[in-house]
Amino acid sequence: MNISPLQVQRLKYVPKLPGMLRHGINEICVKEGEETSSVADQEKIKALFPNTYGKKEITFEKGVNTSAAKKQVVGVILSGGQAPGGHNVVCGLYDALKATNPENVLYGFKGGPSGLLEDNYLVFDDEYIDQFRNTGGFDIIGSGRTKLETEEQFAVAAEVCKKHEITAIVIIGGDDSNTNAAVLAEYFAAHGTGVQVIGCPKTIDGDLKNEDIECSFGFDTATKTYSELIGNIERDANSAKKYWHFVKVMGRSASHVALECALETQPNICLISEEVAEKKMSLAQISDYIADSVAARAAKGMNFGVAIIPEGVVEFVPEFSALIKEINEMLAGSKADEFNALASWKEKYAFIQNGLSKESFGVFATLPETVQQQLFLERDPHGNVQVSLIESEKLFSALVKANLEERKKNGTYKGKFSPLHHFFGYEGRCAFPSNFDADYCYSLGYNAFMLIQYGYNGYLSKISNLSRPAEEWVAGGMPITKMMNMERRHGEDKPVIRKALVELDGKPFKYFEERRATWAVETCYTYPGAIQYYGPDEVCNLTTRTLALEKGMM
Ligand code: FBP
Repeated sequence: MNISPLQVQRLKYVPKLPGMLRHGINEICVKEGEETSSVADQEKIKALFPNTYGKKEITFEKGVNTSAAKKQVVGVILSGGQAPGGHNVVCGLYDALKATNPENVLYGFKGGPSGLLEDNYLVFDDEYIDQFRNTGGFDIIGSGRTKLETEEQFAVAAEVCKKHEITAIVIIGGDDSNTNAAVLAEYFAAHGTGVQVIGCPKTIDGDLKNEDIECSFGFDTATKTYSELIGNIERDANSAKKYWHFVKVMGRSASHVALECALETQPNICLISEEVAEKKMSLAQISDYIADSVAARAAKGMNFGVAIIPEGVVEFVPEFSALIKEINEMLAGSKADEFNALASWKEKYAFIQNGLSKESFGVFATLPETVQQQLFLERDPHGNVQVSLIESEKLFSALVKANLEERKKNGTYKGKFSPLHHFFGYEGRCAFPSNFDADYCYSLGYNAFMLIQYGYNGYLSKISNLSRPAEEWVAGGMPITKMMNMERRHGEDKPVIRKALVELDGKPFKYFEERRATWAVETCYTYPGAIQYYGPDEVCNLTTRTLALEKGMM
């Protein structure tokens, strides 16, 4: 295999574990905490998870290891979108498993949860796993978005586990995947299979967090990668002074990624979807808000700027989300086939005009044709609109352009507006993990094995105190049911992990809010540069601004 000089060096990097996991496997004991209850809908969640609900939070500490010395055969699954550090979760899991007993076995189910159902796997050994240490990507076994949710699927999963004598499954995923992990754990417990299920919190979106989980892995590296690129664009904009850059960044619904990038780079504009929803902003109001900045800067001779657009924003604009809802209903059942069978866009357009309410069609008609067509792309397996495929950066620049033309007509704007468009998403999901993510992920995997060894089921691997040096991190576990509530999904009430959106009264947003009016009209750009892996601590072991602000470190 051809590998880059950086990869050669990264393969040698030794990830840092929390102090309490550094004593050697035989000196890690459990301290049990309080019994837990779900964040909401306690009675309903309890009834749905009679075997796994209400268990105690736990932390690991130095002491005599009292876990059962049985042989462990563990299966690991990478689920959903890639996030930097996934390989290190697998490496940490493997190292703890082998350090405990060289006879232990780690299976990797390929291509996401479907690998478990199809019994498609590989068995890890040192030679194979060593090529992936501290690298980005999920190519070690691949990932997928198959939803594990039906009784039939669970029965197949139980059969596959029985066939390989699997004692535990580790699911590395986001909120949906860890919801599935909890349901699978309950099924295994209810059917007396003896198979444990442990989850690990992954997603670059940063929306799997709560009072226990300080951040999901991958958020740190992905936002640093995007911020480097945005900083470079800002410097280019400030050099040439002739373009307005509209940069869409990933984050399916929450705007944590956009906010973190704004905190890192101080652009002229950053939309925050949660605020758009809270203030019920219309497309016209948003374009007015951006156009105000363009006009104010133009009046000072600055016909350039940078605007960050979170990819999920369209679903938070009330008129737009109403439109998406109507489209979903319009295409329900066999209607989708009928629509897809229409040969031309003209025929499809007439079908849409007939199917939508007057209000929604009014919104639809104002959109650029490319965006209109993107609204009809296939939904993901969870029924979500694939917002990464909607070019909202082009949508907003088109709306701003139209707005500025009106201003030109009434003499309130005399500048030049030349927009350029970028989308930063996939670029950041497989970057070499930052030292933070390399350490955090390795610790999550190592810790997941300790939870298995101590017999826990339906738990999430938890590493906290993350704004401090790794030595001070705290390792433990929490029942996944603690994070759950009931939500309406596809017309049914379902138990799901509550998604963490940007809190408008939280410190990261407040910090941004206090400064954004100045950033909108002045040029206050900051240039974070590339992730540093080697060198002084203050550039190599930086946490995100979001975490630093949340923990009162900034
Ligand atoms: P996860 O929630 O599975 O981690 O994925 C998040 C994400 O990266 C979003 O930011 C993005 O909208 C989506 O995945 C893209 O999905 P896909 O990889 O299927 O195109």
